[in-house]
Amino acid sequence: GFLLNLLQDETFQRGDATVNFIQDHPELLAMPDWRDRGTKLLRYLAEVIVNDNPDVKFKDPSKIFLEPVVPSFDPLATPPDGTRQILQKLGPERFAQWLKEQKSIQYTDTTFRDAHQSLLATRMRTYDMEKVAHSFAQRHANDVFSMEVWGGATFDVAMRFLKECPWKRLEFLREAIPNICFQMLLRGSNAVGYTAYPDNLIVKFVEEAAAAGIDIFRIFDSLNWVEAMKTSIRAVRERTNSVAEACICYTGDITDPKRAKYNLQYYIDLARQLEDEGAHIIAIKDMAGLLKPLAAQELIGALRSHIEAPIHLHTHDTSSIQASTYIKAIEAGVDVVDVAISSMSGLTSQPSFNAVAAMMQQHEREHPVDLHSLNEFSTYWEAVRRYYYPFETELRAGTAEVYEHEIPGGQYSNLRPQARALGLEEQFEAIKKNYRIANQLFGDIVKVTPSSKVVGDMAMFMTANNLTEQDIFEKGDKLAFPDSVKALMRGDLGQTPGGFPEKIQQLILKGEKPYTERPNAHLEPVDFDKEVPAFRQKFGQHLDMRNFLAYKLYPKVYEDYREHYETYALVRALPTPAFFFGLKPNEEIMVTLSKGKSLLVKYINMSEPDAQGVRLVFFQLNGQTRSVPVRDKS
Ligand code: 3PY
Ligand code: ZN
Repeated sequence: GFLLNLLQDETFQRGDATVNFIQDHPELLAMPDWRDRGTKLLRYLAEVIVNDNPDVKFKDPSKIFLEPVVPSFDPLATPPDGTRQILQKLGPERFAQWLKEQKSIQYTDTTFRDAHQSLLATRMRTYDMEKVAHSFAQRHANDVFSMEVWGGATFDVAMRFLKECPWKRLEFLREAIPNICFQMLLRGSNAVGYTAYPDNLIVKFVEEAAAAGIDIFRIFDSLNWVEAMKTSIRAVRERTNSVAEACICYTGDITDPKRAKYNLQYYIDLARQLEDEGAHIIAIKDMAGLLKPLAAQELIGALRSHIEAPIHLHTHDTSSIQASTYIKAIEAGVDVVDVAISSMSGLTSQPSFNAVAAMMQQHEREHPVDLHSLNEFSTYWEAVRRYYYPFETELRAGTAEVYEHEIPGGQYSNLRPQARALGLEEQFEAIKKNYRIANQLFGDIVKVTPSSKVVGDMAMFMTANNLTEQDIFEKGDKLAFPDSVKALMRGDLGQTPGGFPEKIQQLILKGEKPYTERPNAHLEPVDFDKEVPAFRQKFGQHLDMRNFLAYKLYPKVYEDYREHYETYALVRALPTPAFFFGLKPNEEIMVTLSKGKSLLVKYINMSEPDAQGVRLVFFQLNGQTRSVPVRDKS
C-alpha cells in the first residue's frame, strides 16, 4: 500500500524526489487514513453488490455499457480565453453591454445541470462531468457563452442520492473549465431549496457560490413575485463581481385571449420591474416549454422595445417544437438561447445544441460552432447516459399534452418516481389531469420549483383519495390537505398575481390566517458566530462555511450524507456503473482518491450467507485479498 502510494505521487514519478521528500510530504505517511478510505470503499461496494444501491429501483443485468470516449485534448495546454475572461475584464455591467452588442446568437450549454435534471432525475455524477470538462474547455471556448452547471435540484440530489458534495462539484469543474462563464439556477429566497430561508443565509450563499466560481446567477421566484427576488439580486450586485440574471417565468399563452391573466403586458411589466431592481440580464424562463414560436416572436419583440438589458431564453423541448421557437426568438432579437448537447437534449430537456447550431448555419446571426467536435461530445454523453437508465423519464416522444398540464421539464422526470413511491404510478394519466385541475383551484399560478411541487402534491393527493374538483369544494373543510398545500395558501412561498382564491384558501387553511409579507420577514437571521462553531463541534472542526451552508439548507440530508461519508468515504471517486450497480465477479476498477493516490479494486466473489445471513464479499485491493462481511437483506 505505502509503496504504491509513494510511487504514484507525481513528484516521485518525475524523479525529483530528494531525501527530504517524505519530510516535506507528511500526508504520504498518513497511511491509516488512506488505507481506511480503501476499506470503507470496499464496504460500500460490498453493500451494493449484496443489497443494491437503495436509489436504484430496478436493475437490468442484460444492459451493456460502452466505454465513454472523451474527445481528445492536450491535458497540459491552457484552455483558450473565453467569456469568463471577458467578464473579469469588463465587470458585469459592461459585460451585459458587450453581450448586447454581439450580433451572433450566443449559446448556454445546460448539459451539466438542467438537461440531466430534466431527463435523468438530476442523477448525473460529478465523475462523468469532470472527465470531459477539460476537453470541452479546450475545444469549445469560443462557441459557448456560458455553461449552466449548478443550482436547481443538483445541490440537494448530490448529497441526498449521489452522496457527494455539491460544492466540490463546482470547485472541480471550475478548475477544469477556467474560461467559460458558469451559471447557476437560484430559486430566489428559496435558494436551492423548497422553502424560504433567512435573508442573511441567502446573501452568504450567494457570496460563497460566487467565490466558488459562479459567474452568472439566474434568479427566479416560483410565483414571479419580485419582492422575493430582491435580496438575491442585490446580493449578487453588491457582494460579488458576477452577473445578476433575473427571470420572468413564462406560463399560459400570450397568444390565447382566454388566458388573459398572463398576457403580454404582464410580462413586460415584470421585465421592467426586474430591470429596475438591477438585473444585468433578463431571462425568459420557459420551464415547461409552453412558449410557442409565434408567442416567442411577440414576446421577444415587445421586450426588446421595452427594456435595455440583453435577453436570455430558456425553454424545454417537451412538445418537440422548441427549435422553431428559437429561430423566431433569434429573428426577434434574443441574445442567448439555452441548449444541451444532443444526446442529452430534447423532450423534457433543452433543444439540441448540435441541431440548433446546424439550423443557424448561413443565417445572418450564425455563431460559428465546431459541429463535428460537438458531435463527439454527444457520443461521449450517449455512452454515459446508459449508466443512468434507472432514472430515465418514460416519455418517448414529444407531447402537445404539455399545453394542458403545464408540468415543468425539471419536474416531469421526478413526478413518476414520486408517484411510484406512493403506489400511484399506474394512475399517472390521472395525476397529469389533476395537476391541471389543482393549478386552476389555486387560481392559475406560475408553476416552477417549489410552486410546481405543491401543485404536484395536490394532484397526488387528489388522485390517491379519488377526489374531484367538486369534492374539494364540497368536502374540503373535512379534508387534511398536504402540508405543502397549506404552506402555499398561508403565503410561505410568497404571493401570486391577484392572490389565491379565497374560498379554496379558507377550505385549506381552516381558520389559520394567511399573510402577504415576505416569508423571510418571519424568519430569524442565522447567527453565524454561534451556529458555525456549534456545527463544527458536531460534525468536525475541519469543515468550512460551504459545508455549514449545505447543512443549513438541508439539515437532515446533510447529516445523512456525512454519516454515509464516515461509513463509506469517498464514493464519488467510484466509476458510475460501480456506484449504482456494484461490480461483477472478476471485474476490476481503478479508483483515484486524489492525485497520485489510486486503488485497484477487483471483486472476486461472495460466500453463501451464514446462519445470521451474513455473506463474506471477497476483493483484491491493490493485489491483496480482502473480505468484507455484509448482511444480506434479501
Ligand atoms: C429548478 O428550480 O430546479 C428548476 O429547474 C426550475 O425549472
Ligand atoms: Zn429549465
